[in-house]
Amino acid sequence: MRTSFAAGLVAAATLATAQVPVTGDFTPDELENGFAFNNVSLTAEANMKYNIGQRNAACTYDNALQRQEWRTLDTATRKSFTDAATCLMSHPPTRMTDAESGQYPGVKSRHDEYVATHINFTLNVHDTADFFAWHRTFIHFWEQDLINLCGYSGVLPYWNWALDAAAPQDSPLFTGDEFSMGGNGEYIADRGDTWLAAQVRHDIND
Ligand SMILES: [Cu+2]
Repeated sequence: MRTSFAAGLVAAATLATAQVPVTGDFTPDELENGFAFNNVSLTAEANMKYNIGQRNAACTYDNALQRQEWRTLDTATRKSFTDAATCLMSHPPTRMTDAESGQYPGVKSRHDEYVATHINFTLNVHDTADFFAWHRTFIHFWEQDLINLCGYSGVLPYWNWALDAAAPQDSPLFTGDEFSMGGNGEYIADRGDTWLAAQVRHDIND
């Protein structure tokens, strides 16, 4: 596969100190060893900076919130994040109309609104081209609610699960203390494995 990123040429000219992305064709080796992928990322970042630079808006590349990996947050921030997420569970719905409440009787909180929205849109926003855009926006609204409705002042954390892939049970996310996302659950003897989310796999010959 030959890939070219002409759009990156425009953006590359705006870079002062950052690494200038390599654009043009990549060899099979470069596709395989991550060089191409890394440069696609650099090109995307350069394009983003270029596009943001064209706007006359308060949101700039430098003042944008940057998400952080969970283990890089100090313990106070971890706790304030889970406190804010929990807070949304007791905050009244903000969008649902009375007419809609009959349709979604399980929605009792702002948190529930997110759950119901995600459930009801799943078939339209998963396995579709707008997957990333929809979820980014969805998470952005949730982040804004954590800040505006529940006083969260940190950034939205993410989990780099690759760091824990070898032993997820040892992840700092799941220590079970108040600075984690929860624990590993209680061991139940003689119970078989639990398998979740049966995924339908579409082979190329299906
Ligand atoms: Cu989803």
